Amino acid sequence: MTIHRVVILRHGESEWNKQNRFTGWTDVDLTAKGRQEAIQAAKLLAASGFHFDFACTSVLKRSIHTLWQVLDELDLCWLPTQADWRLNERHYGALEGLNKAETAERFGPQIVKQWRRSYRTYPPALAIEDQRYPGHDRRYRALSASELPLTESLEATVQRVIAFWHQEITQRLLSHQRILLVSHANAIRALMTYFDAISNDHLSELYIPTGVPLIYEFDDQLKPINHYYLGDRDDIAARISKVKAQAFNRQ
Ligand code: DG2
Repeated sequence: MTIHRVVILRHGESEWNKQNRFTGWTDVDLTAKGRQEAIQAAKLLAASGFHFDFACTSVLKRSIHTLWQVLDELDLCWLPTQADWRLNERHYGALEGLNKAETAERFGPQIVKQWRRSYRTYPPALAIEDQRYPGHDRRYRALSASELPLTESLEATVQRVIAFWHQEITQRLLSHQRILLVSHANAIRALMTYFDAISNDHLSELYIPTGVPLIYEFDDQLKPINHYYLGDRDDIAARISKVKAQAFNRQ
């Protein structure tokens, strides 16, 4: 049996991760720490002998810059890459820009947890006139009205992320290409939900740390057989705890 591997990486810390703000499709930069996390991830991948034939990412610069940092560190700037909106973060609707802790204080932690972590709940929607609506952004001009979100549930995110997976990744994997996929917390949760049929209870406790390579292994039928984070166990646990504490820290 051949083992087919995909390396999945959440972008490094962004300016709004640092400020604890809902980000979604808002296009914010990495922090200096986020760039370092990307370089660190690349060093880990190199030290563990990973090689790549293709890389993909979202159309948001926190992921694109993370990918660039990784490729630069690996001396792979020539690698074929694809930026695709279907790997964007889940659209957080009218929550985008708000501080997560202040929103939990205002609306109550339960409803905020539901907006962030349930499978089917949609965060409050944007109005079409809102400047944050992606229909006003020319990078999304090829999308149909039904693809342009005013808000997204995790379920809606799963649908587009998995469409990308089937249309752009599976054939490459079956042709033995080694793939690096750089994306966002909820887009990665969407992939993991699909791969591992995670229950809703478990899903709400699934926290994805920034800048830690997540290795997924598949058999010849592309059935997932194993996954693990690369790196120091204590460091990874500390990063996951930090993500978990976000709703409570104003920062
Ligand atoms: C964060 C994560 O996404 O959202 O949109 O606020 O990965 O792009 O930083 P990312 C956002 P939560 O998982 O914190 O709800």
